[in-house]
Amino acid sequence: MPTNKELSKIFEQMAEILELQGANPFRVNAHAKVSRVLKDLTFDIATIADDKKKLTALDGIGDGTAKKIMEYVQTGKVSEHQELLSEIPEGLLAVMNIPGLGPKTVKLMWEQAGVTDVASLKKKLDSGELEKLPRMGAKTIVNIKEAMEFADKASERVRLGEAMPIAEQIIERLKSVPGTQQVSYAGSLRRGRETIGDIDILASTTSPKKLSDAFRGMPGVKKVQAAGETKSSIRLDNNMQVDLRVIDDDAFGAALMYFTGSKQHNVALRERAIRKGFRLNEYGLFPDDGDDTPPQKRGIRPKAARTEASIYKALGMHSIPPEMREDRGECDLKTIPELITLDDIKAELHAHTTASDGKMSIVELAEEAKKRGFHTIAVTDHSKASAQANGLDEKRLMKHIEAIREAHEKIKGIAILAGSEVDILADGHLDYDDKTLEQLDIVVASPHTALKQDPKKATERLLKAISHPLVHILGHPTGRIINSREGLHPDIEQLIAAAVEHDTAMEINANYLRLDLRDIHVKAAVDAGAKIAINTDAHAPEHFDFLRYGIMTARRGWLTPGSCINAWPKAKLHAWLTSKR
Ligand code: DGT
Ligand code: CA
Ligand code: CA
Ligand code: ZN
Repeated sequence: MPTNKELSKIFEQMAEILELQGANPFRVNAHAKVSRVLKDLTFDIATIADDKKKLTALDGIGDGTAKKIMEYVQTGKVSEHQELLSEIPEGLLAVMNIPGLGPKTVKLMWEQAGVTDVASLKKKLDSGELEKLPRMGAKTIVNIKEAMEFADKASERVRLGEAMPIAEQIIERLKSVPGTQQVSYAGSLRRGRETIGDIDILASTTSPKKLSDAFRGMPGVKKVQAAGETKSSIRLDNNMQVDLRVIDDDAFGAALMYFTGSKQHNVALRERAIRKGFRLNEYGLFPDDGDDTPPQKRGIRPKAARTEASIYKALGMHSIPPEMREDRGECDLKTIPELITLDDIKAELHAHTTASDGKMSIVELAEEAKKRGFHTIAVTDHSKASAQANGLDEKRLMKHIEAIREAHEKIKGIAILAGSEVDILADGHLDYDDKTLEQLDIVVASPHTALKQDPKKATERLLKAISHPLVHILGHPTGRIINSREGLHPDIEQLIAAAVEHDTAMEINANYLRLDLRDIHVKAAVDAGAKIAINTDAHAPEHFDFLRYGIMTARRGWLTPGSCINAWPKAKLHAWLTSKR
């Protein structure tokens, strides 16, 4: 949805410029909020742009913003945006976008050293001119240089499934250091975002020096970027940045809450704290006594700090799971949904064997699923259009079905279903005819080719598959590969409505390269009452471990086990599968 994306960018830029100009923080935040709301929207804003009531019904959008949206849809521009752009040098936004460079520093460099773009920044850094500025210490200069050095590399965020194992290894190592009390990862990793900017780790210890030394001395550390008493920052060989913060054990919860974020969730919490006569910071929740010196520096005891739960409680709230902390309405909920967990999953409904491009035999696949405590495994190899994946033609499929039925008889303790991951061809037709599909216990229909189709065609194509009476699950609906392939941009709202109507489940493909449906699409599907499947698409035994990333994505979409077919008891799941036969 290009309108949403472009408008979101416009509001983001307005927020940045306003911040640069030192505008009222509320005004800055309001623009940033609109940008996020637009980015998260699952339908095209242009479709309601002529209806002010509908626009202002959206979270964060008031009368003024509605006008700007209408203006954009009618003219392709927002005049406020144009005006703001004209007030700063063109290249300054790029300077602001260098990670680690805040608006205050950029403002200073612009006003006092004439930095107007990245090129002039580089020049003035090299000539030593910047160092002569008042308030520009040697440390700041080093920070700017490093920020520039890594700006290019840091632009690629790392996928969740790549960052998680690294973080867990680091945590294991830190736990083994004598004196360590608590260690946890925080930030976007704990919230389960699909990509991670940097890894944030928090630890409490009785020997801070030992812990920091151990952290900076780990194998795989390419560069130590900061080595303070309470904060260390390193760059790993693979270019990931990891921050360690050593904190007081008594205030672990407060720090964990602060550094888990998101920033926007924190803003919402702080506003709530103020309304209740408190002050919330990374050291705890304190009574607000009107004194500007931070309470922890005056020896004031916090009302809550030890655990996140105690702080939420003191704020009069339920504890909010990290995956929900995105300021998407979670703070105003009367009850928090009982989100799905890894233990709830009892079936894998999308997996491959050596018959197509998998590494496991049918029996090996079934044994692996049994080991994971599942009651059902579906064998869903590729169909003939996926020739590069050795997809099965009808003749091979019939033989395969026979072999699956045999394995099902032979292996006790798990139901082995005969299925297929049938290709959805570019025009929406399926790669097998109905007579073939009827013989299968389960059909996952997925797009694999023509993934650059225009949105309208993509929508029609996927709608056809969803409404097909023999299809159970729409597999990885957009076909995207994170950081590498955009995939389709169908009208997700329409797909979800059709999925509800035709009782077809939408898949969250748990492979961390895909995570498709993505979080906001899951939330839209959950809101609409659609059924969700969480599948690993396993091609090898270790791929079953991807499930956790699918679960985090599901939780980011507020999914409960009742709506997830993989969490259903065996009888219920099988009855539903049979209802489509
Ligand atoms: P990332 O690393 O880009 O994937 O995203 P995060 O969410 O991990 O962000 P990061 O690493 O910059 O900071 C970690 C958390 O620390 C963030 O989620 C919330 C908190 N935090 C950082 N900077 C600020 C800030 O300026 N204000 C507030 N309220 N919280 C902040
Ligand atoms: Ca982070
Ligand atoms: Ca960080
Ligand atoms: Zn597959």
